[in-house]
Amino acid sequence: MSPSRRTALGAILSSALLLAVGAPAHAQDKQITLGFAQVGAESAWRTANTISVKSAAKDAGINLKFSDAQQKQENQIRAIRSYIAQKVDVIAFSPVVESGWEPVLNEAKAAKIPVILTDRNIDVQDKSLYVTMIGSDFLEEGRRAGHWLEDHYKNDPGPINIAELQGTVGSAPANDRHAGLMEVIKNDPKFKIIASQSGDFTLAGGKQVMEAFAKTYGKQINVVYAHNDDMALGAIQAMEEAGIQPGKDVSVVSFDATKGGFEAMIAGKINVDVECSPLLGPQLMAAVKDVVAGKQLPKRIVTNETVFPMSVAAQILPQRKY
Ligand code: GYE
Repeated sequence: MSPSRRTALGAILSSALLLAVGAPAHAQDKQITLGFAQVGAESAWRTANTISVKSAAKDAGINLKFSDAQQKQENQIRAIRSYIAQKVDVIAFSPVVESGWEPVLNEAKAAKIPVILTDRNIDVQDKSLYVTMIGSDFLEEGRRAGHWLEDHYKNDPGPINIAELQGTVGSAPANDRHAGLMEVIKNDPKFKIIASQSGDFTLAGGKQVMEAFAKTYGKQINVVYAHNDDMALGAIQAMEEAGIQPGKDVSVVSFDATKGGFEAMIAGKINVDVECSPLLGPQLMAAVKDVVAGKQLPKRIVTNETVFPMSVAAQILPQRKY
């Protein structure tokens, strides 16, 4: 055999060897496919959440199938069914509403596809229908807002009339931000919710509901309790058009603490913003990998959050990531 043929043969042999050695490692590292059923694109929070999920999947080398349910449960159920049919490795979703998930989650269970909940919780008896729930404690957020109100009005005998702009009807954040507030104010008769309606977490929804509130209750309203920044921003527009000064005539309490919320605080129009982080992507991808690797996960992973009063907004805004 000529020396050159010997080298060529050697090269073939060594690459064959490499392939053989590399093969089992590759089989283990098979790319994970994750089906993610998002709520929609209703708010700045949601936009930041979608970006976080997509970029974290990319960083983690996870193949992401993404769908947007346009805030409709039926669309989300359809998306989950299609992920089951496609035999993805893991399904994750942020449930639009709390109830009605048993049938589709039982289908996922029968197909042996683990399900991870992110952002919003569900109301099911059988907790084995999902592996873990990653997201904020909305009840605690509501309590935090309630405590801010108690403190803010501690020297005011009242009555303090609250107009509430609720999030999507039946959603965990709407249910719990309401319940958390009620828990704090229920024993203090000076606080009274005089009006409560859903603005579906959108700016347009918040504006429309606030226009009606301003017409009916006008100057009787002392507090606007908006379940997210987008609705608070819509309500601010409606108040200004009705000749009410948000942040001065009326205290505006909001949730999420987005950049838009911070800018409104700096402008003196939102008095307090209770933080709710949408940056759940990295935690979700870590959980997906753990589930596929057969590791045990805690049933609940709670996001770390705080409260920002108007007075700190200018100083904090540069550090905000959403
Ligand atoms: O507060 C709101 C969004 O589920 C925490 O949904 C989320 C909420 C968030 O539309 O802005």
